[in-house]
Amino acid sequence: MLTRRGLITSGAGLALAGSGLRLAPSEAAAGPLDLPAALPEGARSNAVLDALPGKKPLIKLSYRPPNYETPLEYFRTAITPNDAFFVRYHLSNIPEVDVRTWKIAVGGEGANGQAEFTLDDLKQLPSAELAAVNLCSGNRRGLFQPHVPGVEWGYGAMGCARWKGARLKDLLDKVGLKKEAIEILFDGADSGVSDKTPDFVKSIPTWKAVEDTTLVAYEMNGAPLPHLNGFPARLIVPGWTGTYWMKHLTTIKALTKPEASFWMNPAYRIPLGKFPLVARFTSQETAVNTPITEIVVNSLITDPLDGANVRMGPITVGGIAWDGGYGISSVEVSSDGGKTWMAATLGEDLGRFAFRTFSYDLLAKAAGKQTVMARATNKIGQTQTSELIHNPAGYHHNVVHSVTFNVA
Ligand SMILES: Nc1nc2c(c(=O)[nH]1)N[C@H]1C(S)=C(S)[C@@H](COP(=O)(O)O)O[C@H]1N2
Ligand SMILES: [Mo]
Repeated sequence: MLTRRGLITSGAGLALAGSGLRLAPSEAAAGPLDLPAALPEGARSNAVLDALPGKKPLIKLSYRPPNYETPLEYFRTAITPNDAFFVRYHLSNIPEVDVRTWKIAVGGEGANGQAEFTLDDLKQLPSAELAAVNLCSGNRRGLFQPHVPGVEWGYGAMGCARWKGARLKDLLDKVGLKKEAIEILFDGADSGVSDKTPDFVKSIPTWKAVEDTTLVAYEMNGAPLPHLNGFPARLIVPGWTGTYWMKHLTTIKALTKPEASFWMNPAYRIPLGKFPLVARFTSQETAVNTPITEIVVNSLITDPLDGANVRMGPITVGGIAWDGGYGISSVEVSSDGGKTWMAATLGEDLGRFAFRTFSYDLLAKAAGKQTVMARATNKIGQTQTSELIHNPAGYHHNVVHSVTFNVA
C-alpha cells in the first residue's frame, strides 16, 4: 500500500508554479518516498490517484517535485493522450512560461556564433513530425529486488506521442558548429528551490544532436505541449531515455569538453557492458560506467490487467512493445510459464520509435488462475531479459512481463 505520509495533497487551487515552498531533504538526493521496499504485482491499483492542472487523475509518486505516472489502461493504444501523459521533474520550481518573452539561446564555445529563437522563429523553420516513446530511465524501478533508491515508478513512467517541431540541427546550423564540438548541452526554465540543488542540465553527443529525428518540439499529438510536459518547447531525442528530453528549453550550448555536472555524472549512469546497447556516448564513458543512452527492447501486457476477472472462453491478450528505434520485429506470448511461445499479431506501425500494439487470441479453458507472458524482439535481434539486470540506479527494467488473471 502506498501511504500519504509526507505527500502533499493537491487542492484545486494549489498551483505548482514558482512557489516558495521548500523541500526539507536535498532534491538532488531524489530519495525514496514512503513506499514499501518491494512493490508486489498489482500494488499500483492501490496507489494515490491525483489530478494535476490540465491532467486526468494519474498515479502520484510525489507532488513536489511532481512525479506522476500513467495508469496502465492508457497503454491500450499506441498513442498516449496528452492529459494522461506522465510527468517527471527533478526540481520543484517550475515557472509558467510567458511565450512573449520566452526564447531559446543557442551558442557555446563549440559554436561559431550565437542566435536566439522565439516560438515564432521555431515555427518558421521546416517542421518535422514523428511518433516516439518518452520513457523514464527508471520506469519500473519500484519492481527491482533488491530495492534501489529513487522514485519508485511502476510501469507508467512512459508514453508515446506524435511530436512536431523544428530539427535541432537546423537551430545548430544557424550558429555553425566548430569541429571540436563534441557534446550539445541543454537547460530548461525550471530550477531548484535552493542554491545547493544542482541545476538540471543534460548533454548529448553531437552525432545524436544532428540526427534528422532529434527535434525541438512545440506540438504533442497535434496540440501545444501541456505545461507539465515542457511548454512551449522541449527536446525530443527519439530512441533515448527521457532524461535527455529537456522541457521548457531555454539554452542550447555546443561544448568542446564533456559536461561534468551532477546530472551527467554521477546521475543517470549504467555499468559498462551490462546491457546490449549499440548507441554509445564515448565522450562521457569511464572505465566502469557510461551515461544511459538508448531504450532497451521491452513490452507490456495491458489486457487483461493483472488480477482481472475474465470469462471462460476466447480472450484476447493485448499490449504494446517498443525499443530504442530499431523497430519491433515480433512479440511472442506464452501461457505455459515460458515453455512455449506463440507469435502475436502486430498492430499498425507508427514508425520505429513508437509503441507497437500486439494481440494474441487465447482460449481460457479452465476456471482458476491463468498467467500469460509477453516477450518482444527487435529488428537487430535483441530480446527482453528473463532475469533482472541489476544496476545501482534501477534503470532499463525489461524483464519479460507476466500477468495473472482469474478465469471464471
Ligand atoms: N526541464 C526539465 N526537463 C526534463 C526533466 C526535468 O526535470 N526538467 N526531466 C527529464 C526526465 S528524467 C524525463 S523522464 C522526462 C519526462 O518527461 P515528461 O514529464 O514530459 O513525461 O523529462 C525530462 N526533461
Ligand atoms: Mo526520467
